[in-house]
Amino acid sequence: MRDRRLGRGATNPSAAAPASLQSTRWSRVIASFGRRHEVRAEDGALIDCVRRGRLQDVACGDLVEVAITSPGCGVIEKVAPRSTLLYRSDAFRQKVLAANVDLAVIVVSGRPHYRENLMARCLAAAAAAGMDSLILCNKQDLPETAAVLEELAYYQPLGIEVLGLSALGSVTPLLERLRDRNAIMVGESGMGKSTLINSLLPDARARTGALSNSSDTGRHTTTSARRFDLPDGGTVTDSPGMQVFGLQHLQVRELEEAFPEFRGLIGECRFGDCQHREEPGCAFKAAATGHPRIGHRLHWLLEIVEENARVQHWARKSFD
Ligand SMILES: Nc1nc2c(ncn2[C@@H]2O[C@H](COP(=O)(O)OP(=O)(O)OP(=O)(O)O)[C@@H](O)[C@H]2O)c(=O)[nH]1
Ligand SMILES: [Mg+2]
Ligand SMILES: [Zn+2]
Repeated sequence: MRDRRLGRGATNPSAAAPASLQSTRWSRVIASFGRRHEVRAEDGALIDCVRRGRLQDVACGDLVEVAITSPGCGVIEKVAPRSTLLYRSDAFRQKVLAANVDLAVIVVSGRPHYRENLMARCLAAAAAAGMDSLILCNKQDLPETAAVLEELAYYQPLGIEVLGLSALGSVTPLLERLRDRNAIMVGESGMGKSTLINSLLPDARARTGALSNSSDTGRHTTTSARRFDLPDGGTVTDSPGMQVFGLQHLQVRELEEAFPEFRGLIGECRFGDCQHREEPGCAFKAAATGHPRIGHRLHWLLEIVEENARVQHWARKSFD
């Protein structure tokens, strides 16, 4: 389970289709709804699929082999090894977001106001999965955006590009960054992920939602991941808005590595087992002194470490 690149449910060569059924060549999962998957065959035909019970996870973006059971319907028999797998996990389960994606576009906005803590978790998950990240500050037409862009300037020197634009205006700068990439839009509900996809691809018709006036929060319009082809090469995957982002699948060291400002400080603390809290000679704490944003980021990192330890302790106890 810790092998993020292959993930669970990767190819089992012995899981061949019964000889009586016709099988497709490797085909792409373009949408996932729980245990149902929409698969596009090589000839472009869409196949409505379930999966063999023993296959644990099939994600949007997976390459799969399908046994056709009736016209337009089939059973996923095998999943090809994945180049990447982006997922989140809590105490009870892991939720696969997408497979074979190499760029996480983390979409934020000033209205509703994004939560930087959640964004930090998305960034960490993407880094740990071996993906690049781009922070997309959407809704630049709204006055709240200037302050958001100012906050986000912190991330640029860490090697994470920050791009401001409006899904209602020109999305050419985003299109340029997505060319020949396999990108996924992630972020909270109401940030404008689906609206961006519709602007990138006028035929996409991804479902978008008006914000409810009363709460000014997003409404979870997108309920499943869906992958779209870009006209000049590459793909972009829409995903449902998230409210929580657990990182149970990551060890402390992996988390420290997934926060770029702390990566170079690993091993620099006076004590080898430093928890970066009250210990003297802590390099992480020293970096945060006088830098409130580094301080916040350290706080969020330690919050995840604590959350994971709490759950692991609880899980251990429940097995006693
Ligand atoms: N002013 C403004 N509104 C935008 C922009 N982009 C999206 N919106 C609006 O924001 C609302 C939410 O947009 P969606 O695209 O549905 O958001 P989402 O991120 O896909 O939300 P979920 O599917 O729930 O995760 C809609 O009312 C959009 O019209 C923008 O650039 N400017
Ligand atoms: Mg959406
Ligand atoms: Zn330390």
